[in-house]
Amino acid sequence: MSPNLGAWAAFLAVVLAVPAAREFGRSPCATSTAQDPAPDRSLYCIDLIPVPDLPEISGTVELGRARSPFGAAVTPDGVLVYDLTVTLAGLPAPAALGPDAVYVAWVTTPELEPMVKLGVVTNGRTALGPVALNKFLVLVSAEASADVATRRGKLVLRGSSPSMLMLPHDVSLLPAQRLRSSEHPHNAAGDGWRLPPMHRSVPRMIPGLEAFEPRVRPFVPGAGRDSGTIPTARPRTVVALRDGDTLTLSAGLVRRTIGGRRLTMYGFNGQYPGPLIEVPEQATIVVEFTNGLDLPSTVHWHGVRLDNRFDGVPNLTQAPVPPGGSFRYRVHFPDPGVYWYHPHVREDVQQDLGLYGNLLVRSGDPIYFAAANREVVLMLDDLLLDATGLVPYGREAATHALMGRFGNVLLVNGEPDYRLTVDRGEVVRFFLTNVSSARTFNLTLPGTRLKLVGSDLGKFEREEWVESVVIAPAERYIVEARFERAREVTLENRVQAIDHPAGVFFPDVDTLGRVTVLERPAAPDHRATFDRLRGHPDVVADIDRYRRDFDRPPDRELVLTLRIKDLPFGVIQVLRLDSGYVHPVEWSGTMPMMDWLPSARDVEWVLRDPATGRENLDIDWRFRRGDVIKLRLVNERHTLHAMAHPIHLHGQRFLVLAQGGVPNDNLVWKDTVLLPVGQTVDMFVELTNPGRWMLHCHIAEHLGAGMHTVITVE
Ligand SMILES: [Cu+2]
Repeated sequence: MSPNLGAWAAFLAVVLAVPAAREFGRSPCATSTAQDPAPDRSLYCIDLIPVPDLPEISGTVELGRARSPFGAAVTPDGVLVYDLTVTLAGLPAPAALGPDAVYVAWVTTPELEPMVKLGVVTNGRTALGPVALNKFLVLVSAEASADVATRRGKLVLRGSSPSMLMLPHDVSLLPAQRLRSSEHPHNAAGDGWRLPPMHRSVPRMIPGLEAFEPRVRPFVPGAGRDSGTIPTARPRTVVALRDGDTLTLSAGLVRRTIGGRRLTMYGFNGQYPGPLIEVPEQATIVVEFTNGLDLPSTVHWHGVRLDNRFDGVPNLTQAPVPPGGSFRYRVHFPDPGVYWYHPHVREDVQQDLGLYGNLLVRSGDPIYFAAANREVVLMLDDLLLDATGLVPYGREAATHALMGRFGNVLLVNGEPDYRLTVDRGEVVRFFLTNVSSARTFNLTLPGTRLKLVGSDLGKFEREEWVESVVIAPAERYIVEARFERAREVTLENRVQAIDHPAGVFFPDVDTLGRVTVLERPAAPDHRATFDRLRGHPDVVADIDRYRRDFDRPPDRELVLTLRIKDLPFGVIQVLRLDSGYVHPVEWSGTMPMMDWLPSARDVEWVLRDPATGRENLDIDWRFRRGDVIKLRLVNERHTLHAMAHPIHLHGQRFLVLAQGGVPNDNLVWKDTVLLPVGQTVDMFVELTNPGRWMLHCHIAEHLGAGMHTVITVE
């Protein structure tokens, strides 16, 4: 099947699966005001152009957020889905064309094949429904009847999707000499940098960039240490703890073999991932942490609404733990669900090298979850390797500060090629955590229906069927799958990557592992339970007390943006070549040189309070314990390198009320939310936990480049 037809098949599947288009609150085609920012017009609105003999007609098409429980609405192949609404004016009565004449809207690919009918349109607003194509055209024609199946009549309006502005680079526009003679020349002293490996599907490199290297020194762990003295890591163990128990947790160097390369990495208790800690809700445990790394460290208990003193944020809630030092954490677990722990010092290095583990907090309610045959806890990650081993990290500051560090080897629980064997008909409950530095996954088990049950802090208001799981860095999702037939099912990440020099999208598919389904029937058979979607009235009741406040205006706002401090002129020119279109979510690292060069010294990622103009740590918001605030986040599109950001708030919980003005109709308590480029998110934040809490982007390199602030709850 050609890529276009493949995309089209996915599109049809989505049309059948997604409910009818809904009205949205805020049109991306409307003029944005300071009080009411709309999604960015250049990414989410199409201006329709009339044919020359009908200059009086006009129209726009809104690319609204399609319904999805995730931060981005995509097909199982990772194509973004938009909910289209057309607004037309000045259309003459079509009667001259015949008694039954009408205007019809169509959508098609740049190749004009196939041409799909969206429906009859008139002056005013008309919902056209979902469209899932990487690049597309919208046409309006006058047709003899509403029943036409193919376009025959006169074309009256046409417009192209914003993604059509993504064009091949004309590298002749680049000033090659300026590139080579820049202020960031490749260091001839041989201090250890190697050119990063290219993406397997995009071998082209922008000429001239090989002359550069990051303006920080390279760092790899364990340098100067005899690798024979470093223990070989072993797979994680499950540690079941009760209220009052103590766990000893040490971070240290480990030896790993990944993809045939022998590597020195980090591990908690010599394991990959760190131990899976299972506790009952309301338990309090003590963790005796010792730092055996060659860097200072801390442990952050992500998503857990614990005592602020034990939140693990260096220089805010504790001093960093020096190499050889220790710290005692007391961790209380008020909410059932799946959480994780990781260092909060140089996450781009320490977390990426394997310092992460899950916390599974068990509800006391025996029917909190539906019956399942098995529970599987998966940590999703990626690692950047070249032929020699680890691509070095920045010693003084993070490399990859614009894009984040995308790995080229995808890992499940620290290993490529994950394996699971189940019986036929088995229902498996998966607890998924994305621990990668920058990658948003679109995870599927092709041919297997997935039931979405929960996310960061517990369950959704109601369960729903999904075809894939979009999971941004630090997010968690709980899904159930039933493996109906004896076969092998692959676990895949299916996204649409961008070949920037060519100006095209291409499907980027990675197989993370395989589930072998045996002939042997599962016992017991949970089919009847699995086929039923449960509502969760406990979650609904918990949210109900806030619902009447959902429509109030935002109390606070943050704009997410970027400041370039010092980048080579040539790198800026390349970024400008790409500024015609920015994909709302960058799913894949396809420009390794460009992505690698900017360090956290060269750029600053910014959270800005538009009410005061203050930025990052200067914002200093203060609230009272028990306050609930409506917070609006706006991800500015017009920067040199706009990106989606997974924004995380420590120690509290929030609801994502709306994205792009479209209300969410199935809420879940969250601690991390993905903001696509040019989008707005309204969230309802419950501030019940006193202390000083970080709010930051969870792309490790963006955090390292300043994208954080502190909220004080008194
Ligand atoms: Cu970010």
